[in-house]
Amino acid sequence: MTDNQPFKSGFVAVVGRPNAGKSTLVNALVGAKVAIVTPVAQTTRNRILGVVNRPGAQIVLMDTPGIHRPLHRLNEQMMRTVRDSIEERDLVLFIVDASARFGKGDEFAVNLVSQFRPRAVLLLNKIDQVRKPSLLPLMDRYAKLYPFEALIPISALSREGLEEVLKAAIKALPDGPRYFPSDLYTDQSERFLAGELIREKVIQQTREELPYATAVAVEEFQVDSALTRIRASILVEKESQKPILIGAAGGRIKLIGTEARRELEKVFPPKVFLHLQVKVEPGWRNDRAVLARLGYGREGEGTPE
Ligand SMILES: Nc1nc2c(ncn2[C@@H]2O[C@H](COP(=O)(O)OP(=O)(O)OP(=O)(O)O)[C@@H](O)[C@H]2O)c(=O)[nH]1
Ligand SMILES: [Mg+2]
Repeated sequence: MTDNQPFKSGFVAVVGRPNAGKSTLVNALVGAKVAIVTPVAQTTRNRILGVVNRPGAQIVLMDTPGIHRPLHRLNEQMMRTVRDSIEERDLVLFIVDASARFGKGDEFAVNLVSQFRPRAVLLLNKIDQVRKPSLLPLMDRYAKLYPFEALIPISALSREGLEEVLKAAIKALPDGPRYFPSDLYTDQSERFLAGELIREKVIQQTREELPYATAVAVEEFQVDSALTRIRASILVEKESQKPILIGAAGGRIKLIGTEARRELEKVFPPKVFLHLQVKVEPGWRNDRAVLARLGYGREGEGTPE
C-alpha cells in the first residue's frame, strides 16, 4: 500500500439458500475453520464473523443461516439474523449452488435480498460439479433478477475463483478503518466454537429429522495449558430420539465423542477431555429461554412472537 491509497474496509454479508456453501466459502477466505460445514441444510444457526486481511484492506465476512421459510421460533430467529446482516452490510455476496436447478427457493432468496437494494456480487458456487456452458443461462437468469455488480463462478471447495471474489469485494468496499486487530479472525467465543464443533459431528452422524432437532449446550469449559475440559449436553426434542443418538451399545454417541474430540484438539491443543450426555428438552426449538441459553439470537433482544 502506498500512502495516497486509502484503507478499504467493511462488512460483507454472505447470504444464500441453505447448503449453497456459505460457510465453506467463509472458511476458505479466512483460511481457518470459523464455521461448521455439513451436507445437511440449515447447519449454520447464527451470524459468525470471519475477518480477512489484505494489504490495504480488511473484509469482515458475516456467515449467515440459509434463507428458508421458518417453521419454528429458532428458524424465525435464523431468518432475522439473515435480514439484520443484510441490513448492516456494506456489500452482499449472494451465493448459489450452480450445480442445482433454479427453483422457487432461489427466487424467494433473491427477492428477500433485493428488498434491501444492497450492492451485491453473485457467486455461482460448486463449479467443480458443473459443465461450464451450463453456467451461462444461469448467469443470464440472475442478471435479469437483480443488478449484481459482478457474477463470479467459484468453487469454495477447490478455491477456484476466490482471489477474484476478494478483488471484487475490496473494489466495492468504502474507505474505512481496520475494525479488528489483524490477529483476530472471528468474534466467536472459544466456548461457543467448541459447541459448534460438537454439533458438526452430531449432524454428520445422524439422519432425517435429527440434525434439525438437536442442539449442543456447553455446560463446562475450562482451558488449561495441558488439558481442556469440556462437558456438553446434546439436546433432543423427544424421548424417542435419545436412543437413536446413543446408538446400539452406545456406539453412535461414542463415535460422535471420538470425532468431536479429534476436531476439538486441533483448536485446543494438546489434549481435550470431552464428556457428552444426551438430554431431552421438549420443544426447545420454540422455547425462547432455551434458545437464548444456546446463544441463538442476540443479547438483550427478545425473539418476536
Ligand atoms: N462440490 C462442492 N461442494 C461444495 C462446495 N462448497 C460447499 N460444498 C459442500 O456443500 C455442502 C454445504 O456446505 P456449507 O458450507 O455447509 O453450506 P452453507 O451454505 O453454509 O449451508 P447452511 O449453513 O446449511 O445454510 C457441504 O457438503 C460442502 O462440502 C463446492 O464448491 N463444491
Ligand atoms: Mg453454513
